[in-house]
Amino acid sequence: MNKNIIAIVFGLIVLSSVVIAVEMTKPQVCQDYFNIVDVNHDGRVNTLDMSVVKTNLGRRDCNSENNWCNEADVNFDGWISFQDMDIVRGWLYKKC
Ligand SMILES: [Ca+2]
Ligand SMILES: [Ca+2]
Repeated sequence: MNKNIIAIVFGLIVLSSVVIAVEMTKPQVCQDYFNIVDVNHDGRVNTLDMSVVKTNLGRRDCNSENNWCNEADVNFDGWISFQDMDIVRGWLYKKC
């Protein structure tokens, strides 16, 4: 009986630790993505970020040496496509 209670308490402690860990990482993950789609790093995702992506649209030379085409290659696949536009558009005016 006591072993069952100890096992249940231990299980709850482990479970709550996992829940806390997940909750603590959520905002950081959100912030990490936000920092990528906030292309001009002004703390907002808006049409200015879309403009940077649009200006670089079609470039196929994105890499770490040119800072992923002025950071417009938000999915880091090496070129600026409508996929990058869609990603930034999906974050428009959002916050973490
Ligand atoms: Ca911005
Ligand atoms: Ca891309």
